[in-house]
Amino acid sequence: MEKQEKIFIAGHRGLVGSAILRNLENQGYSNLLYRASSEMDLRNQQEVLEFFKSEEPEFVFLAAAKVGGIIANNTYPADFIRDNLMIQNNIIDASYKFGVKKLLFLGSTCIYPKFAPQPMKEEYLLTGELEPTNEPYAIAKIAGIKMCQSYNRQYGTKYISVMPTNLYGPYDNFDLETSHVMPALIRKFHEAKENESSFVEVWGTGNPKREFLYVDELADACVFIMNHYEENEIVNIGVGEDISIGDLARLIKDIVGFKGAIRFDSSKPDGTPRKLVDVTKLNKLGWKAETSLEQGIKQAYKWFMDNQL
Ligand code: GFB
Repeated sequence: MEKQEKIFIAGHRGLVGSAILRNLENQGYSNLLYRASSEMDLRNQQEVLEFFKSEEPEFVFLAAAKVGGIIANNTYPADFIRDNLMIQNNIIDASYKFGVKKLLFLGSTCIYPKFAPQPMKEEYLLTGELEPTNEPYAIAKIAGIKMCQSYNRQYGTKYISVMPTNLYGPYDNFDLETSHVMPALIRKFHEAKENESSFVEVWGTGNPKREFLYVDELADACVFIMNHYEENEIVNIGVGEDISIGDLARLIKDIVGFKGAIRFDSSKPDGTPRKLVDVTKLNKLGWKAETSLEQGIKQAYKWFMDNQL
């Protein structure tokens, strides 16, 4: 990507899109294109086609998606599969119709089988059954990967798909019902400290393990990959280390400074037991994560206090 080329960031107000926008601005990219959802509904094919026709973006970061934590995925499966299929179909096809040079599609590590060997290599895609709590979302993301690869094969496009691990950071969703575990626990421990509560409730058994990547690092990896990779195969983006939900809760508790107890609510689902990605391919390409989990949580907590209270 040249600094003056026209780059469309779909989903620029979300966790991922806003981080990609920050990264591109910081690196001096000057021709950045984005639209609020009130200006363009990405689920509407006509609106998307008209936008691509009039703006003719040269590069596209497809970071727009309907996302949520384990309960949101489990409660609104129709919304997750429909909205994601519509958004990605419209943008990928419009990119082809209006000659986009390169597109980067954001997938998710929930595309891998529930019981995939750990760490999960890119070639494990479609080798086993998916985790039921997020199967509709994962199927939409798998369709996006296959759509990119099929367009590359049939039309000679350059559409890349990356699979980020669990993300957190500025502009995350801190709503306790629909959020992912990291923002939920930051909010729960902070509010418990403020209210001098005796305990904080953590969903599930605390045994599942997850890998967490600070979203500004993800954005950096995405821009790096856009500039240095154009193969058909997907690329994992992660840190290569994971932590149990129980240990994560204890770490956040310490960072926030909550003095009470932690209670596990095993009536809530655990989801997939472990989800650690193999980052060998990404490291070989020349990119490696640097922010430690503790440092990232401190930054996310600061952002929450500055912006969400
Ligand atoms: O982050 P999370 O909602 O999503 O949950 P997944 C991760 C783990 O944290 C689960 C536990 O075992 C939860 O039960 N957990 C503990 C909590 N306390 C809480 C809490 O207060 N809120 C939440 N949300 N979880 C999602 C998928 O899976 O991850 C999506 O549903 C997507 O499709 C996303 O892939 C990255 O990691 O289980």
